[in-house]
Amino acid sequence: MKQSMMLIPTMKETPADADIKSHQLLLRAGFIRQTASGVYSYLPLALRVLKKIETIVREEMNTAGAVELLMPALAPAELWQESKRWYTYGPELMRLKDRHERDFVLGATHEEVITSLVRDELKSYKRLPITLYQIQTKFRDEKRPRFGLLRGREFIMKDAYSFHATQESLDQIYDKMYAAYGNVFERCGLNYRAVIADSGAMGGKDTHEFMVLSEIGEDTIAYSDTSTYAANIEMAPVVTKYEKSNEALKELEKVHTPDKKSIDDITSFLSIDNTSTIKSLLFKVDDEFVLVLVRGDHEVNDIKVKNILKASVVELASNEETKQQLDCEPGFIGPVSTKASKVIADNAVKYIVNGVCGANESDYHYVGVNPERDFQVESYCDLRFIQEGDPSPDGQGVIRFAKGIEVGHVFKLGTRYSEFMKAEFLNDSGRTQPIIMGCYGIGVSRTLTAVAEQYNDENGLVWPADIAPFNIHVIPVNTKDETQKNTAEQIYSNCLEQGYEVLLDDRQERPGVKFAESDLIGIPYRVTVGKRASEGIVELKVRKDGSVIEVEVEKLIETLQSL
Ligand code: 9G3
Repeated sequence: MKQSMMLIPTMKETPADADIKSHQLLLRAGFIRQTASGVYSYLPLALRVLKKIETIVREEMNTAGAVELLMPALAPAELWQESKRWYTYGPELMRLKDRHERDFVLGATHEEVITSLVRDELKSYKRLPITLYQIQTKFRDEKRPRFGLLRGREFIMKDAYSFHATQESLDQIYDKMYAAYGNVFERCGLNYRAVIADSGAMGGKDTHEFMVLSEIGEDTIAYSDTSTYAANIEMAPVVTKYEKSNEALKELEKVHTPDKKSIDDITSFLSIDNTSTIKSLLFKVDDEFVLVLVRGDHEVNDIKVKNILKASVVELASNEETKQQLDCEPGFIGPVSTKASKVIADNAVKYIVNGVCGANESDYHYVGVNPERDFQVESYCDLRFIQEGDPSPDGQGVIRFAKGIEVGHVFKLGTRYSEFMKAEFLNDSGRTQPIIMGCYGIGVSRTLTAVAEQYNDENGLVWPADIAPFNIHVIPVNTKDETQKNTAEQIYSNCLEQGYEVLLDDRQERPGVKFAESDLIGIPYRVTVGKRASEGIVELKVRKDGSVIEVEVEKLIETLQSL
């Protein structure tokens, strides 16, 4: 490809609204341009990388026995009404009306469409298992699109769905897809971890997320410092064994604590440790209010609250709701003689002796608080986020945290969708039962960004060879010099003949600009054709380690093959 024909609008300055490296570099190197918030155009270089990632995904999906199809992005609301998700999803689900005023969604994911396809076409166990996948644009109206392609409102996903007559069959395909995902991310050069995840609204039990380790990742991974255990912090169970101190129980006493609202205020005011304080938070769980208690040094894990209460929406109550429900301002609420109709507490709270909590009266707290004696809870359960240093749930080592970018997610769905949508099959004893499903997603455009985030240096992007937009960048230093120009053209056509993907910088640009842009774009190998072309010598530069070697033109192809 000749660069004079390409669209690679590079930029010198770093764009203001891009605050992570990959976003900055993909903009500066002319890979993407924002069309609207969270909506991007993939310019020619980015599209070439995307296509290579998609090819890797297709190869691994096909090897795992999945079959490609393509579903519409436009789905009739009726299907989402059957699965009830028309009613449970909020503004994130993009909806529109057609010219006949009929409701549609722009597909955020395709469980409904694929399940409606399969229920009409596959009715016998003889036709199962089958795994279908697509690579397609998805729409999710994110509240805060950010980090470029990392959290966009229109993005490219590979989504696969498997259909089974038995749980064993699902387990087998799940393991195959799990292995295929490992191959995909290996081949993209990504340092990833498969972590145990929370199935959330999807139902089902087993689910794993594939996380690329990165400080700018939005997810936190809790991993063991000695074993392979790794889980999304949202679901990592707490297995800490608490001890109950044997100090004598004190009397419950109300103390004046003027304006001491936070745990820190109260611990310094009463000069106590936060492990003997009770943090009380009122949550709105679907349409009821629940008072959740955790020890002062812990944080409430709202995903665990949601799962334990089998709720679909869990939100912290607003200050007004708290005042209205508990007749007290936040900061002084507590479990002792609370007005809350439902109180649940994290296991650690049970072991507090002579603790401190809000007195449900402004500027007052209770001291000498003892669970069971001074307040009851409906249940003690695992409600807190795991913390660094906690024992690993697998009993080996302690927990450390890392940030991750979720690039893949695999689920054992079970029959959640097939029951809602009556996708049934005749089993081998002639009875109908709901089809057992799995679903498997890879964020293809997000994977591109994760690679850019992991592979860059002070001069720009450094693409891994297998997904680079081109393999070789040929740059004649002086296009007015016939020898250099002809030598470059010669090398260009030789490399093309050998099946390499070559970008020839045939522009009338100053050498410094050409080299700087070449480093920015990050093509793995650069052939510079300069003065020594007259002696048949060119320079070969390896982008990733900056190494430069002088090569005779005749020996260039074999040198490239050896690299
Ligand atoms: C929606 C909206 C956002 C969503 C979903 C639905 C996430 C939704 C989870 C999944 C599950 C799997 C198939 C591929 C693998 C992941 N965000 N999820 O279902 F309507 Cl607005 O997408 N789907």
